[in-house]
Amino acid sequence: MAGEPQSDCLFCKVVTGEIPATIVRESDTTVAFRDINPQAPTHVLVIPKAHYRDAAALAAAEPGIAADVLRESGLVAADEKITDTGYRIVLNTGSGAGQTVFHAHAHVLGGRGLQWPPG
Ligand code: DGP
Repeated sequence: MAGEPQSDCLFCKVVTGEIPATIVRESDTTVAFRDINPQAPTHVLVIPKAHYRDAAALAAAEPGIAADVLRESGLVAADEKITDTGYRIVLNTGSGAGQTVFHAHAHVLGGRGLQWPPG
């Protein structure tokens, strides 16, 4: 059923604590933790606790939780003190765009100069 935990999902296991992660923020609906392979001095993933395959599926089914992910992403940036220098929130969607984990997640990247367009 939509939103239910999936037994084969890495990030569902981060939510339950089955897979350890460095958690930096948590809300009723979201968890934020450091990326295992950071691409910038700050690289945090913000995920909904509920399982949806990507951000668009999450927003379609649970727009309030999608908003929670965005709000928490901004709060991560504030906690990390990267709001003044600028940061990027990335939603890779589909394997062609680099999505490798099919549980919705926002990358919060900052702490270095960020080029545009991204690669
Ligand atoms: P994406 O490529 O957009 O699907 O991003 C998935 C990210 O998840 C990628 O940057 C690496 C990160 N990642 C993969 N496995 C783990 C893990 O076990 N722990 C943590 N903290 N991050 C992970």
